Amino acid sequence: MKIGIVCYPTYGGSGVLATELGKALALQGNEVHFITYDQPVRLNDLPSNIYYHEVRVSDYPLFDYPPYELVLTSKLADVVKHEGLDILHVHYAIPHASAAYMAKKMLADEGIHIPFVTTLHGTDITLVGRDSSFIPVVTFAINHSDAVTAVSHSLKEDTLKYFDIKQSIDVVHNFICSDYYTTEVDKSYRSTFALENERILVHVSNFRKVKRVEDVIKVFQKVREKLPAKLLMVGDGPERHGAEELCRKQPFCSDVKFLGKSKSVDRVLSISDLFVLTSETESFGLAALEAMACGVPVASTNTGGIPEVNIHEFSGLLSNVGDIEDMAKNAVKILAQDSVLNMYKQNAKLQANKFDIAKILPAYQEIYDRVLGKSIVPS
Ligand code: GMT
Repeated sequence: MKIGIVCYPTYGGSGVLATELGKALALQGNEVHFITYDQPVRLNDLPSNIYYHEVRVSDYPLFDYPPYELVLTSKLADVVKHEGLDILHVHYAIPHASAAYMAKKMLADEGIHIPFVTTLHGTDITLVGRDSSFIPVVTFAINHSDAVTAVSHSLKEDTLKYFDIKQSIDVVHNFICSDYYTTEVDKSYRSTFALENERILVHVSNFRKVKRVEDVIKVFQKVREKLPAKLLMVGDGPERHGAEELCRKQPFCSDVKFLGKSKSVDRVLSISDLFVLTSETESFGLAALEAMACGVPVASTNTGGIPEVNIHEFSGLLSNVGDIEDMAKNAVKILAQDSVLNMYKQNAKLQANKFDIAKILPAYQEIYDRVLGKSIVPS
């Protein structure tokens, strides 16, 4: 099958997921074409069966706003036609689903049929998409997709709540490639951050407001009062400066390291003892799943799709959004004793295995077959 994948190529979970999906589909012998404005971060090289088409918007003085969606639409039509694609899979509704719809209509004029699958990732529904200026186009694009998937039951419910949806939505949870993540601790790398008797807490995100990164610092402050620990903050974004400022005012400032963006978060995760996720809303929490795949338990909020990923009192502990006291108490509960921590670490890995790509990929393949009108052979 020839599949076109459209995604945001940046550090966000939707781009990571789309890239890993494309790589896995290519390994199975499909021809995969990524169509984005930059090379996706997890697509370091171009393995066999993978092609990358860059969407470049020319800078013309008339355009106060670069018309990215139109250029993407033209590129989609061009790639579908000349590469003979069978299907498009667009990740994130805005503007990818509407661009795919427009490309589909343009190609229909030439007698080319190209179905498209839209995967909803979260902020396209819960934050950005709910902005009233986007509601009509998001509703239309979802209703006119050939198939729609959501990365959690919670996101599906939110979509049905906020939009007038006439289309059925399949829930296909996000996945990880378990083999890629190690639970082996690189002791020499660990020793560059912490002493042996210190626990390492870690947070990975794009430091947007929704992540409540200052809560991570506040939780760490309380944990630090109870046991020796270090905090690693991985990623970058608008709230990083505020979080660093908050840290600089504290006596424990030198125990917190802001590492910035990393292409190999697994390296940092594998030396960590606890992942802290303080988000206001989270449709899934792919970063937490990646931590669990490295055997790192999660102290998180209980919002959105997180409870579908992080199981309370198994792979970690959950608290209400903003309840710093409870999150710190939970963190200490997990970290204080080696025996408890080791139990949570093992459970985190077991829980992550449930989201292994081998279990999730067939769901996407069935959806592609359904959309292409192919019969599904029962297994
Ligand atoms: O979390 C973000 O701000 C990035 C965003 C994205 O579009 O990449 O993440 C969303 O999609 C991820 C992959 O499906 C999910 O794991 C995240 O939970 C979701 N973020 C939110 O819902 C806030």
